[in-house]
Amino acid sequence: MKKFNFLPLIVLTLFFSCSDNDNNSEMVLPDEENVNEANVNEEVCTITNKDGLLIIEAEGFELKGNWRIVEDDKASNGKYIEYFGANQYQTQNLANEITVKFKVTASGNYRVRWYMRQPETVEDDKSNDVWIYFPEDVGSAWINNEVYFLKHYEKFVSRGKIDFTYGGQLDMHDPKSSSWMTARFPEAGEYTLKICGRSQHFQLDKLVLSSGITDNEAKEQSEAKTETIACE
Ligand SMILES: [Ca+2]
Repeated sequence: MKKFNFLPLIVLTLFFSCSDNDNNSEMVLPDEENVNEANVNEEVCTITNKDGLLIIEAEGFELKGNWRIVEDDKASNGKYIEYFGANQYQTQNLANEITVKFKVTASGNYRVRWYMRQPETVEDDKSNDVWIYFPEDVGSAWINNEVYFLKHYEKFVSRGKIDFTYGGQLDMHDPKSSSWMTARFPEAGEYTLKICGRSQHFQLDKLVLSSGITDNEAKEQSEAKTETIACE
């Protein structure tokens, strides 16, 4: 008979023992569930084109090396980026290579321009350029009446002081040429733009890629606009 008296105690012990295990499990599981839930619900947002314009705020680049964000009421979105490293006129120092991803909703050819600024006190041909490259070689120049796809970094340049100024064109080294730049996206999807520091104290506010409108229209329509973000 005494054996039976112990039985409820054993059962209870087992119960609490199991409960403890359950509790231990529960202390881990909710975290995992929360993480999974966050992944499911997290929106993925990307810079994209709208009404013929693909505007990329410079402060949205993934910065590294000698680039920094500066706040300024004159800049689009209140910010621009400055390259404060040494001049790199001959080749790229990839420690100062910055990257941004964006997407286009359809295939298309986009003229590449920007709003930039030089410090007021520098000579007119200083602090006014970068190295530029579109991976997958979708960037192009126009040489001898033909499309020339750019397979490596080239110099991109313009001038402007006091206010951020619309402009930008290729001043190529290999082959030597000058040209407007066109990004030719073969299909809808995500693409990347890389910029590398070239001249010290260059200031970049935003890039303006335009398609199906004139350069003047792109300038007028982009001046007061910031980038378009699409989330899905
Ligand atoms: Ca900006």
